[in-house]
Amino acid sequence: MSIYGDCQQYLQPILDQVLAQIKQLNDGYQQRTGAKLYEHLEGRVKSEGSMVEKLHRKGYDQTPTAALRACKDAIGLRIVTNFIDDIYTTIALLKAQPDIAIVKEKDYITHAKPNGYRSYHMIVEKTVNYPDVEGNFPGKYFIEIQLRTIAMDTWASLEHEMKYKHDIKNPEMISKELARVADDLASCDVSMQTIRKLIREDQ
Ligand code: 0O2
Repeated sequence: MSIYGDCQQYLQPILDQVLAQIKQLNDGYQQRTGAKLYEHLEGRVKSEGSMVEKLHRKGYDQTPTAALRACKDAIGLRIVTNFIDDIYTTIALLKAQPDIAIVKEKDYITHAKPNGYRSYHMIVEKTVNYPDVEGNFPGKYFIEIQLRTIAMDTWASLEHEMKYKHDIKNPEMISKELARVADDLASCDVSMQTIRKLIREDQ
């Protein structure tokens, strides 16, 4: 029996639906403005093993209800943009979707984590034409959406790699360097944003 119970069969189709919905938002935006909303978009259904481990770590029951209601990232997607402004434009478009309700937002861009991590996190609840774990139809499923620039994404991948390597020789020095580079990248993101604004103002 899956940790997601009978709902397991719906998770990938729901992820596919939301990915298609965001691609459509991008197409509409591109038609209106000539610019793209994001550089790339990716998504995953959290593996059963990762969910079992997370439930254990958080002290939740090993049940489909805990996996789909207490944990809110069984379905997750990441939107990677070229510029910081594009993140907030995308958020505004997502908020205007009638089948998507915002549950929680964390702005680690305005308030970076002490290690240098930057990203905008949203937990949304999407209404779908499938039953949910509580037996409602239409059902409601949580989705975690992470939005970040290419620079923030590259940094997060490297930092993630470091976290899972336990034989690093000088972890303090590397953490310090990572924090310093995160600030440099943030400063470049702001400069890129400013340059784009200047170019567009001239047009
Ligand atoms: P995975 O495998 O990436 O999904 P939660 O643990 O989700 O219940 P929390 O801790 O409040 O609650 O979530 P938060 O802060 O929104 O972070 C959730 C996800 O953001 C993490 O997922 C990471 O993917 C990413 N993240 C957060 N902080 C960092 C960081 O310092 N560095 C990097 N590289 N990524 C980060 P999980 O749960 O770790 O796992």
